[in-house]
Amino acid sequence: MLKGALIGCGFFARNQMHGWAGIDGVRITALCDRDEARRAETAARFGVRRHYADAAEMLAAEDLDFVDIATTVAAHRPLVEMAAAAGLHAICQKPFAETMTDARAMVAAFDRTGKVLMVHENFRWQSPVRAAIEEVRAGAVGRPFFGRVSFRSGYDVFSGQPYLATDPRFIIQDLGIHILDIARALFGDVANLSATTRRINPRIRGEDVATILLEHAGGATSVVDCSYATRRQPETFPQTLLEIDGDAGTLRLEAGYRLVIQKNGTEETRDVSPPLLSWAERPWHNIQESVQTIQQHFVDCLRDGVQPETSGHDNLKTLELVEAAYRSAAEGARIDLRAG
Ligand code: NAD
Ligand code: 89V
Repeated sequence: MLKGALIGCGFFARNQMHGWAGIDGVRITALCDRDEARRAETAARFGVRRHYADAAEMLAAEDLDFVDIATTVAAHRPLVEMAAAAGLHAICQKPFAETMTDARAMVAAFDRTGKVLMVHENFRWQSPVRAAIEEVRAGAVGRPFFGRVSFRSGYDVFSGQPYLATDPRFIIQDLGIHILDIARALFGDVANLSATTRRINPRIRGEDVATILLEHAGGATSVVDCSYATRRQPETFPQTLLEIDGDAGTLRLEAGYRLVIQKNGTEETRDVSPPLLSWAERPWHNIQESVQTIQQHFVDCLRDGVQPETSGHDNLKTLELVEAAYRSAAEGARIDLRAG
């Protein structure tokens, strides 16, 4: 039995607790949050008897195999370094870090321990997106030369996550990070990018629209476009839509979780809707299912002694795209990612 502790009992942590409850061979035996009410509520809801206000105190007192870090980004580096010092495996929520310096230090801390560090970058694990990734990787459209990875919505994310309205950075750091990661999963590493950003909603601090043009090292060009200012019915939150053209065919992941592949004059259409897990609720069920899937991937990797697909090392490349997109938008410049 793997014993884990959850750090951070906020808005999203409930999904992580439900996810763990659905996985064999894992138990969350302790919890931590600085906020007493949130900690007590989570402990009571999930029947966890040992809970702490201070993570260092918890790690000193508990016998654990891993920690699951579900705090907002400012606390990620100290908590990841604490987990490394305690010799534990760790999962850390996205965005992994506020700066590349922090992210590299966190990865280096784990390199020294040999333990597994995975970033909870779950959008590439959503079952509709995963179905598309597997088709592309299996060569269903031949060699992709164009992709559009698109997330456009008018959903009110601010009521559940108020920090999204007040942080200086919004859509690229919070949501674009997922969409850029999907582009990497589909088309590989990025050679260069250019981006524009806009703020449409005057009541928030950061940008709520971003359009990013990526040239991938393998030859594909992709467009990652994100908006939380798009008021359109039917509302598609939180679906990522895909358009992929390859030299042997095309793939579309359309609204309503419809996967369409055309090649050799034929068309195959599949319903790739995510299952509605017993604890999930629409429209979040797509994200909620991917939480359990990425947690299962973490457990499988520990068992098999391999690195997770979204390891700390891997996530440095996604984070570099986030930083490059902000830089490109600020400077009006194309950013070369190969320069290091
Ligand atoms: P939140 O503010 O609701 O919850 C964070 C909790 O962490 C709070 O209760 C806070 O008291 C606690 N905390 C902060 N620092 C701490 C520390 N040092 N020790 C103990 N407790 C501490 O935030 P949230 O909306 O739940 O988001 C948490 C993270 O999850 C963010 O990084 C966010 O981007 C991410 N998130 C991911 C997804 C996804 O699909 N992957 C979805 C939503 C949010
Ligand atoms: O997945 C996330 O990181 C969330 C949301 C989907 C609202 O952007 O913050």
